[in-house]
Amino acid sequence: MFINNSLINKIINAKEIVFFTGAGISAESGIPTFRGKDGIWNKLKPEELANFNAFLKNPDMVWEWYQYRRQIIEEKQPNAGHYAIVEFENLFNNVTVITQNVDNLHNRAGSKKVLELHGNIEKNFCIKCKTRYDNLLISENKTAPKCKICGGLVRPDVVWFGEMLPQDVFNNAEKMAMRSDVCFVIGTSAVVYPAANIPIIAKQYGSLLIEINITNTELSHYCDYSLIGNSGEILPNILNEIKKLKNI
Ligand code: BJW
Ligand code: ZN
Repeated sequence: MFINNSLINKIINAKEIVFFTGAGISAESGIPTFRGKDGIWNKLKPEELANFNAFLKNPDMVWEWYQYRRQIIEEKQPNAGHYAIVEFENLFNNVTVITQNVDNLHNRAGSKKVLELHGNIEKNFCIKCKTRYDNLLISENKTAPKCKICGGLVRPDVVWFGEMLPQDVFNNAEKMAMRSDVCFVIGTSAVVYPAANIPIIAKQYGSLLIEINITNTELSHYCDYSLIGNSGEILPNILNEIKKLKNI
């Protein structure tokens, strides 16, 4: 894809950069997105699985769904898009990754400042006493485990519909969005709130909004640039153009 020089110059001059990411950035790693033609929610209804009442009603079914997804994620690797962001962190001083993803791939790629708005599928906690169970083996826990201290159900540490996002993480994300000069919006349908407010806040505070997605989204009309294509290709391309201009 051709990326024009004026865009590259604007990025180069940025002091603070935010990468706001969604499931699409991990699609090229082989992890299914939620919506769209190959999305996991074409077959499964989110309200049946990704909410607390569903978990209370049928903990083993919800747990099994998460174990299945954990298995997929464990077998996959970060892709060129995740790694390009890590390289951005080496070229620019202030880079923050704000992700809706629970797959931990930004951390596994080596990103240093990752704000996980919707939690992390590798972690768990007891719903009663909040004891953490972050290292449960996938193979040994086919059904929802019980807390060793109080007997309460252990759940994945992810944010379900109707639940609050972790307040400190969201506040930090808002702050970084406000401070950013450039905000990339990558691989998200931008329909789930309050996360989808992050790029809107960034733009309201003067950030340049650059969307990278294989298709137009709810947010495209609001963005300064909308780059259509795979993030695993476009991000490395942008990085290469930056390196050329910086003579790296
Ligand atoms: C590529 C690509 C490639 C593909 N390269 N791109 C009405 C209006 C507004 C809000 C609401 C409403 N009714 C209810 C709400 C609130 C609700 C909400 O937003 N609902 C909307 C869906 C309508 N929000 C909540 O409930 C949130 N909490 C909340 O509001 O609390 C306040 C409150 C508390 C109590 C009472 C009342 C209010 C919580 C939301 C939690 C979301 N959790 C999930 C599940 C996490 C756990 C799990 O993984 O199981 O988070 S839902 C799911 O969606 C997941 C994702 O993080 C999130 C966003 O999805 P994302 O990342 O955008 O993925 P997709 O699949 O949608 O898009 C992928 C994109 O990639 C596509 O655009 C592709 O084109 C693109 N793509 N390949 C580039 N190679
Ligand atoms: Zn407990």
